Amino acid sequence: MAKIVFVTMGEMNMGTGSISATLKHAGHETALVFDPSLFDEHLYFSGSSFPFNVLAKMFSQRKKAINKIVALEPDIVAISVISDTYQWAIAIAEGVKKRIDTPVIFGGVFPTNCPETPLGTPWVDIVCMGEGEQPMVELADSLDRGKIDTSIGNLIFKTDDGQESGLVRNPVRPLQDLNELQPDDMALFEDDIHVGNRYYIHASKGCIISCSFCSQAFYEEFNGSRDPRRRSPDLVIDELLEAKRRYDIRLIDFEDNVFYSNHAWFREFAEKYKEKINIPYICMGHPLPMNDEVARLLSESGCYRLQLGIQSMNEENRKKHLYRPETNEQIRACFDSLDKYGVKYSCDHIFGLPDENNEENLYNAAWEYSKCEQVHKVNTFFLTCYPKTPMVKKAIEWGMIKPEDEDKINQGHSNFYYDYGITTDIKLKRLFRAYAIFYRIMPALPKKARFFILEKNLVRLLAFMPKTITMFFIDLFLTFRNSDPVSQHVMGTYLLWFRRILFDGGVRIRESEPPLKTVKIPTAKAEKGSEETGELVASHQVTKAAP
Ligand code: B12
Ligand code: SF4
Repeated sequence: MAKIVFVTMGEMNMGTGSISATLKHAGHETALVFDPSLFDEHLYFSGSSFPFNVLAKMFSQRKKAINKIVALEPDIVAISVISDTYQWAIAIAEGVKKRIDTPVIFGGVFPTNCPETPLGTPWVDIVCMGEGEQPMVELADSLDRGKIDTSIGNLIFKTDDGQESGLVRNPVRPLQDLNELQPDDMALFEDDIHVGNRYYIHASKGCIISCSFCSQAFYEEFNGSRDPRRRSPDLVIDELLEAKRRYDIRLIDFEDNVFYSNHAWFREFAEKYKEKINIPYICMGHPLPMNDEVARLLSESGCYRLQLGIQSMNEENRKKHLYRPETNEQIRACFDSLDKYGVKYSCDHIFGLPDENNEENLYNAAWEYSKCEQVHKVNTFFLTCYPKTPMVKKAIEWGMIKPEDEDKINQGHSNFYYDYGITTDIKLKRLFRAYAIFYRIMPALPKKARFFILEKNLVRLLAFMPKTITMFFIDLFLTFRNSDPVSQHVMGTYLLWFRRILFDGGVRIRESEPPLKTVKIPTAKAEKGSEETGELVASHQVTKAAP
């Protein structure tokens, strides 16, 4: 029985949860060292600017986390990594490797995008490309037999057996049937976050489209498809019933990219969910598969808030630069359906897109969002180029980043422009600041006030406010005003860790606990969608927009 120590930061990590469940099911032992990375968890704070950089240092648990990993005497140290967490992950790996000679394996989005980056350091021995459940079991099995098997599919190993590259690269495996996986091992996280305050789960993988800025664009090529896999409604309900028995669940978070994209699935699921689970949930969506029926089902089944990716209100730019095929009319129809059935929604919007660096676009988008009834929040992001996405090349073409920046991005420095994305122009930053603050406060204002502020051009006054601190206080206000369970969950994690760091010795170890009861695996295969889109989209034809 091999002992695998996972290290995660900031929040629940579903990749880790899934692999740990599979390892336990195969008879191996797993433990978790959780680094809260307060004020630098890349979820709410990035720790890149004052005062959060100072606070992040003050509350840092990194050294303690490394000590705990070493004390556990692991057979393997396993870390799940995205671009934003790569610098943290490599620092942990370095701290561990300088103390013990244990194999360190990285997996997740970033190592799959750029395996050479971690393997180019002395601190990482193995990288997993793509799905890690079976490869980790085979790796642990081989350790039990006394020698690491370097022929395991999906894994790349460092080698000293004379290969010119110094690496052994194994073929990528076919994608797994989601219905055959164990439920995520939430027990692993129980001690470090309030699992029941936001119970993460997913019912499907893949997406109906492939946006230029999203890692889905990389995965479409990597997997050779948009990956239309979905778990059966009964399996998801069974997992949630078991979770309900174990935790006092306040909110369920479906992390599917477009939760309702398969209408037949969603119809069956929504009915069973209401009957058997009946707990408020959040999920993510896209305007294309929305219609009145979906909005009604969301409302009836208890959707607390739908997170919608809108990104730009300029139809031409959306198609040309983001590869998003939806029309403005379809977006408006989506808002109308949600407003009609009283479903709250938040909209994700990206600043700093090409051809959008002017007030007209910011104003027009603000005007459109202001028309919405049920909009709860407009989350503004600044364009970030993630590795191996089409956006990197485009941003170079448009002169938004320099060609040499691509190398920095592939080295895991994509957040070197975190605060304002890749925008450097001072005047533009001021404008973005004003509109970012307006977008955030707008849902709390009566409709008349929204339009008054826009018409009288009062938004510009907001440019004189400090962005991070102002947004922080607006969010705090909205958290209480809306009794927002998502923000309350983040606050809960912070309170738990303030207490633990100040009075209780900081980082702890979570050793093998039984995971959720194993779900019976049905004989039916994963539900399949249409070949073209990967999903059944009843009301609209989805095609990839021309670049
Ligand atoms: C769920 C989710 C979250 C959740 C949970 C995060 C988590 N790490 O689990 C929350 C809401 C907290 C979140 C936050 C953020 N997220 Co997020 N998130 C996702 C989402 C929708 C699904 C990921 C997931 O859990 N899938 C299910 C699991 C089972 O699959 P998986 O992660 O791919 O893991 C498999 C393999 O990768 C591999 N694997 C993973 N880890 C490991 C480790 C080892 C050792 C091995 C061997 C294998 C392995 O095996 C796993 C099982 O098959 C993805 C988009 C997507 N569809 O992938 C974005 C995504 C991962 N997020 C992203 C981003 C940018 C963020 C944020 C920075 C955004 C923000 N500022 O709010 C933060 C970062 C927070 C943090 N500290 O991690 C980006 C990352 C881009 C990139 N190239 O790095 C993605 C890809 C979306 C995108 N825009 O393209 N996110
Ligand atoms: S709709 Fe969302 S998940 Fe799908 S490709 Fe676009 S950004 Fe990514």
